[in-house]
Amino acid sequence: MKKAFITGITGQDGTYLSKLLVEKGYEVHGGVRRISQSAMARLNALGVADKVQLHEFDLIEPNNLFRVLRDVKVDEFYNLAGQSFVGSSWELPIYTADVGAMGVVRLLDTLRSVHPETRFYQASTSEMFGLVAEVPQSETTRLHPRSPYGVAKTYGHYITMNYRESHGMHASSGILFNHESPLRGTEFVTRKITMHLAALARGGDAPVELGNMDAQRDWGFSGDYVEGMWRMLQQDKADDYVLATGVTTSIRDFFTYAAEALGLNPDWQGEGREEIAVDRKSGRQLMKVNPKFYRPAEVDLLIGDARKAREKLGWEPSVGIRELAEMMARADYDALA
Ligand code: NAP
Ligand code: F7E
Repeated sequence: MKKAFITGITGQDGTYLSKLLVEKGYEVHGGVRRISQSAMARLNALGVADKVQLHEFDLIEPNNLFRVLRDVKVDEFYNLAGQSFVGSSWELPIYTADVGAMGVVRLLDTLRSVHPETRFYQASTSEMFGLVAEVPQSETTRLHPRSPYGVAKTYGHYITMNYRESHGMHASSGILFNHESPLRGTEFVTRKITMHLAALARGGDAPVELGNMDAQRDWGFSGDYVEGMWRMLQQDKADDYVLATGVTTSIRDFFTYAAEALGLNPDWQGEGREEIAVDRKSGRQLMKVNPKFYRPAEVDLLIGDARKAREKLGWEPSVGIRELAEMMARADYDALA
């Protein structure tokens, strides 16, 4: 039986990856940090909470990390932990870097000392492309991160390559474009939209307040992306791969798709800070812009070229953008029944 360790096991991707690995017959271990409430909601939702072994773990605590990695010897190590909300990274730049940058080298250097043969996956991100140097973005596109989050992840990406090249470790970096699900954190724009639209569809009257409606993202489904992570660690040679759908969608269009899935029909009025959406049937206001959600520096357009993953890993996304918006909106609507 193969063994795997997942940092960030309580997060969106950690939960989908746990389910995938349990189904593949792995013994799955995960790191959980101490918080004031139970963090098991997602693992319970996918029915894997009692099928994984959890260890008290924090990426900013070096001795804790050393003990856990030494004692839990695994074949595959997936580093998914992080302060993953870009918006908070301007307010928490040092913490974001401590987890997202220094946390990665703490892990790699500990593994190098205790179990250098362990295969390592680093959760890198399309946020590293930031002010994009080309369209679409691939493994060879020049990096220009636009947030403290993107900068921290860029260090994590390069240090992963460096441990592969310097110490011969099987360390791979997945450059993943945005991926969502009904388990997505509620502060991210897709889930924020689907939760508010579900409340509106159930008769609520509070419009959702959003920021930049023109940003475009390449959105896929988390369940597909964790399959790609696993495939990376099954390769003989470690490498870096983009995972993306190759389709980009504006925040406005995602909103429309999710609204339509719930029988709402947004009419877009005004521009910029004055933009609103009104339901054509009921006349209720569904959305208004609040500049408080604008970012100090924006990533305007992301669209990924995942040809390498398709050719070398045989990986394909299975969920398109309309299906994703509908899946999330329906799940939030059903949760309010
Ligand atoms: P998520 O839902 O925010 O989960 C993050 C996980 O990291 C949670 O389990 C969290 O624990 C844990 N964590 C945070 N700080 C930690 C620390 N100091 N020590 C140990 N664990 C800590 O994120 P996700 O969407 O699943 O993403 C997984 C990883 O992929 C993240 O590193 C993210 O930056 C990266 N990524 C995500 C996307 C995407 O679109 N989802 C795209 C590219 C890359 P708690 O439950 O206690 O908060
Ligand atoms: O923002 C715009 C916002 O917070 C998407 C993380 O998983 O993917 C994610 O980062 C876009 C941005 O995700 C609101 O300005 C408008 O342009 O959902 P988001 P993100 O920043 O793309 C990458 C790949 C990661 O690696 C990250 O970990 O939506 N936007 N209005 C808004 N965004 C939010 N959150 N809230 C709004 O009200």
